[in-house]
Amino acid sequence: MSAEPDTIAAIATPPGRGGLGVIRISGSMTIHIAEKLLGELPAPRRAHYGALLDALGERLDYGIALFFPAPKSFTGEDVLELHAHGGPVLLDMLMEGALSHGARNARPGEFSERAFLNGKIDLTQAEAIADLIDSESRIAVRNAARSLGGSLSRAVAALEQELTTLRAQLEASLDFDEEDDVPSLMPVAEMRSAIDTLLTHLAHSRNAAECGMAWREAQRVVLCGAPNVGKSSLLNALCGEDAAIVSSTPGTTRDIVRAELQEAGLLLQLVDTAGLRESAQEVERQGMERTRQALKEADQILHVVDSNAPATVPDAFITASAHHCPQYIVENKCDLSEMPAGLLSNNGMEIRIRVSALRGDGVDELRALLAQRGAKQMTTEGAFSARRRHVDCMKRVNTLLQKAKALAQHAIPASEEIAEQLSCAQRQLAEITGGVDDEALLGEIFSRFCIGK
Ligand SMILES: Nc1nc2c(ncn2[C@@H]2O[C@H](COP(=O)(O)OP(=O)(O)OP(=O)(O)O)[C@@H](O)[C@H]2O)c(=O)[nH]1
Ligand SMILES: [Mg+2]
Repeated sequence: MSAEPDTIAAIATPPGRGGLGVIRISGSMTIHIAEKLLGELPAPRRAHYGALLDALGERLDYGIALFFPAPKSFTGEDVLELHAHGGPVLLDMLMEGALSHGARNARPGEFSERAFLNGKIDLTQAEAIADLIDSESRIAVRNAARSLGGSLSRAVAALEQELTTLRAQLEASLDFDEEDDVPSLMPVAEMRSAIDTLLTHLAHSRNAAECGMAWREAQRVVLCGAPNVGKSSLLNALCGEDAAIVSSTPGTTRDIVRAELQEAGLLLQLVDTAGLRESAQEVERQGMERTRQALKEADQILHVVDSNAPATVPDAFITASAHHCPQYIVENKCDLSEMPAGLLSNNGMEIRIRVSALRGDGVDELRALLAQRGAKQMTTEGAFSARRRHVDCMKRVNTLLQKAKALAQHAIPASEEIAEQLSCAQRQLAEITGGVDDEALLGEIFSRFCIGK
C-alpha cells in the first residue's frame, strides 16, 4: 500500500478499439494535470466538452472531461475522467500526457483501494465492485449490486451492534463483581439467551452470504456412469458444442472435461468424467479416481445409463455421493428402441428421465430441470454477493459464540473467558468489513482487481 498520496492514472476501459475510451486520474496533482491536458480546469461535476491535449500541448482529440473535487469523488481525492475516442494508441498518448505532468500508472484496484482507505466504501463494497465486473450470471450481478449498496455491510454492522451491547453488559457485571456484594448485573440465563439470539441472527446472515457465494461460482453438474453409455454425447448436447470427444470405443474419456452452460440466469458447469468399470487399465484407473473426486464436489449428479442395456448396477461410489446432492438417472439412447423421451419419475431427490443425446430428444427438458433444481438450492431473496472469506469469518464467529455459550452453561460462568470469546468474535466480524488493519489482506484483495478500478 502506498504511504505517499501520489497521483495515479489508468485507462479504465478494456484494451482494444471502441467508441469511447476513458482515462481516470486521482490525487493531488489532478488539477494541474487537468489544466495541462484540457487547457483549463472544468467546473466541478459538470460535463466539459473540449480539446484533449498531448504531453506537449498539441490537440489529439475532442472529448468529455469530468472533474470531481475532493472529497466528493469515488476515491475521496480530486478525480478527473477523460472520455476520449476508444483508440488504443490515442489513449496511450493521452496517458503519456497525464504521466508527463506528474501522475504515475495505477496498480490494479488502486482507485478502489483509495476509496476504501479514505472511508468512501468498506471492504465488502470494494469486493462487490470487483464481483459486479466479474459476474457471469444475471443473479450474480443483482447480488453484487446488493452488496455494493451495503447489504452485507449492514448485516455485519447489525451483528457487531448486538455483540457490542452484550459485551458492554458483560463487562459492566465484571466490574461490579469485583466489589463483592453487588450482584452480577447480567443473569446467566439472560446472557445465554442473548448469545442464542446472536447465533440465530448470525446463521441468517451466513445463509445469505453462502447463497451469494454459490451464485458467484458455477454449480457443478457431474455426469457419470459406465463406459460408452453416452456421457460425453450428453454433455455436448446439453451445452450445444463439441466440448468432449465422443467415440464408440468404451473408455474414451480419461480426464475430466468441463463445459459451461447458462440456463435461466444460472451458471452451470457440466463435468464429464471417465466411465466407471472394473477392468480398467492404469490411465483409465487414474481417470476413474478423478471421477470419484468430481463426484465429491458435485452439486448435482447425472447418472447416465443405457436405456437398452440391462440395468447396470450403479457404482457404489455414485450411490454414496448421491446422498449429499440431487441425483438424476438419465436413460440415454432411447432412439434405438424408439421409446419416447421425457420425464419418467420425480420423487424429490431422484429424477428419472429418458433422453437421446444423439437426436437431442429430452435434452431441453433435462437442461430446464437442472436449472430449476439448481435455483432451488439457493434462494435469491435477500442474498448478497459474498466471498469465501466472508463466510469463513462468519464460521469462526459462530465457533467463538458457541464456545461462549458453552461457558455460559456453567452455574458460575467464567465471565472473563466469555468476554474474551466475544471480543475475538467482534474482531472476526470487523475483518469482514475491513475494520481491522491488515495490510496483507488488503493487498490480496485489491491486487485481484483490474487496472483502472
Ligand atoms: N443411438 C445412440 N447412440 C448414442 C447416443 N448417445 C451416445 N451414443 C453413442 O454411444 C457411443 C459412446 O458415446 P460417448 O458419448 O463417447 O460415451 P461415454 O459415456 O462418454 O463413453 P466413455 O467416455 O468411454 O465412458 C458413441 O458411439 C455415441 O455416438 C444416443 O442417444 N443414441
Ligand atoms: Mg466419454
